[in-house]
Amino acid sequence: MSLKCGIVGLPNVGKSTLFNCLSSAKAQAANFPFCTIEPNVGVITVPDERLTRLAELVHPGRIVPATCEIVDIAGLVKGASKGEGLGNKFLGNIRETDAIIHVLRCFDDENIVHVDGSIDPIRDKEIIDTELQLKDLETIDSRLAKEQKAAAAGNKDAKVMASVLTAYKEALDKGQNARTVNFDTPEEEKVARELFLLTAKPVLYVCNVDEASAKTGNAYSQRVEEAAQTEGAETLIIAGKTEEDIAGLDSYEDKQLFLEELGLTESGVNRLIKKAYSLLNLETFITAGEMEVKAWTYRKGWKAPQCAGVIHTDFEKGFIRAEVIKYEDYIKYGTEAAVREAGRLGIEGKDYVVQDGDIMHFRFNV
Ligand SMILES: Nc1nc2c(ncn2[C@@H]2O[C@H](COP(=O)(O)OP(=O)(O)O)[C@@H](O)[C@H]2O)c(=O)[nH]1
Ligand SMILES: [Mg+2]
Repeated sequence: MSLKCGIVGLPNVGKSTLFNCLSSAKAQAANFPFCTIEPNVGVITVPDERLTRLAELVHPGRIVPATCEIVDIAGLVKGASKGEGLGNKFLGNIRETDAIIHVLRCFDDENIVHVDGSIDPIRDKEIIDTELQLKDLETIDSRLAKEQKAAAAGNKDAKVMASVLTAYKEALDKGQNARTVNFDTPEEEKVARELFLLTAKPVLYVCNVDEASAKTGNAYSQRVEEAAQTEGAETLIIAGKTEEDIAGLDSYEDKQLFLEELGLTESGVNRLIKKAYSLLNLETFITAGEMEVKAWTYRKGWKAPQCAGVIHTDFEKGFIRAEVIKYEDYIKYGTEAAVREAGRLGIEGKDYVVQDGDIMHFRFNV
């Protein structure tokens, strides 16, 4: 289960700058590679200090972190839903992502042209939102009449679908994003998910600020935060240009020093990936053995057999039990044997809800 995030925003707001930060983050730790699949698609590893610390104890052949695919989606402008700019192709790119990273320009710079002539992140956000909403309305309108007709003829599934489509349409007609709509029943939620609406995807607003505002943000980013709050969305402040400079530094120490000067403890890239994980309710369990220490991604709330299935479907089908070590215990006692001796190795059944950072060993038969 690899996470896929798309970076969207108007031209010249700093999307590619952010993408470049991500792509040079590879230098941050030698074992954490980034590779570019296409010029605008990259895979970054999810930063997780726990893997490094466990590896110091286990000395595995390799460390395998979780990965996240990032797509720099350019070409979204006013009228994109009608095919303006690079239009539909890019809306298609967005449809394939799990989460949207919406970059908003929150910096002044006369040398960098703004397509609409002034700096106004709220207006910018609405331009992009509107294009995505129009596309969603198109998706809805192409189905609504048909589903309503089938519902009237007594088809139960069509009835659920028609009510979901209608609820979405009402919100979108008011200029609201689909993600603001809540459904009452699991059936509706399921159908809603299957529509893959663009504005139903979780979003993270990234305020791209000037260097001086890297820590606390500025008046622009404050407005974005207020707007995001009203729709229950998250924001992140990143000084894109500065982070790009930092990413270009050679040593880890130099990078930390630069970050500290800005009043930050962690790079924007790290904060971004972590936010994306929590946005999507994703957590990490770990397997630790001689061959590898590896991070696995699962959705918060999943039980042991489901998590076993992330590794292999046979693990889920033949699940017997899970042996669970808490990360802190592994660090404290140093080896699996010592943890066992201390009576801290948990033997868990099929109802165990896996917790972030759990070191799992699944027992199964096939
Ligand atoms: N002053 C300043 N310039 C920035 C910042 N972020 C990006 N830029 C510059 O703005 C221009 C457009 O950035 P780019 O990332 O290519 O925008 P994109 O069109 O959204 O991909 C480039 O010249 C960047 O160097 C920033 O935080 N501050
Ligand atoms: Mg670009």
